Amino acid sequence: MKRAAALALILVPLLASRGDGAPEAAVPATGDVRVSVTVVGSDRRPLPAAQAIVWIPGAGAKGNAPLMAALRIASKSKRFDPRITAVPVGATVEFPNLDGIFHNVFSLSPNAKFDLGLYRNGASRAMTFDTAGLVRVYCNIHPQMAAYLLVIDGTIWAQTGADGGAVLTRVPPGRVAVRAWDEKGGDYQGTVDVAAGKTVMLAIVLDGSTFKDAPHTNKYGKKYPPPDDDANRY
Ligand SMILES: [Cu+2]
Repeated sequence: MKRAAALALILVPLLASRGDGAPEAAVPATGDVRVSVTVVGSDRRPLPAAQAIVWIPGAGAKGNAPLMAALRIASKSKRFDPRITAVPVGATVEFPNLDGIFHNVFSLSPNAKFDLGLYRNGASRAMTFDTAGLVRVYCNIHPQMAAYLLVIDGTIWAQTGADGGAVLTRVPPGRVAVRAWDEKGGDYQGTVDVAAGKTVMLAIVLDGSTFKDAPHTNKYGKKYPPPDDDANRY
């Protein structure tokens, strides 16, 4: 609402100065989409999908510096923080190690295969993501460390809160494509009719019934060694 009010303050004097009679009401050129994401598990119970990414595909984000600022996934308390991050195509992500032990950062995902090596507390490495898609990021020492980067071709996205809700703002009017991804529910593709100056609702229900939290392999594609192995003494 604050943004709309500020826009009106700017537009009304402009319209009034055209000399064509009474000032016209300032109509925003875009609309908002209020999204709720639900995942239905194998027990058929629908639960809010927290941390899901929802976005409007299409408009490339390449070269849009403000969108790409401060993308950072820390290794902290033997976890990646945050666990799920939307990354516009062409953006660079920093991976600082904030723990007092060594960590590694790698991915075997086809659209971003990389290995940032082993590095100590206070050190950081960076990686640029040029291909849209899901990138599963792990640490070669600690199997419990997992981060999911959703590299998106778009400039409009939002991440759901604990209630599964998110708002996509400044969406162009008309029938627009919407995509979503959730760790348990997977992919969603649909459309929504957006009207300028309005907020429309979109309920997304994902099937998480076949989701399995299966262990992933290390950077060599092998099972992680047992916890008392030398590799865990770093
Ligand atoms: Cu680690």
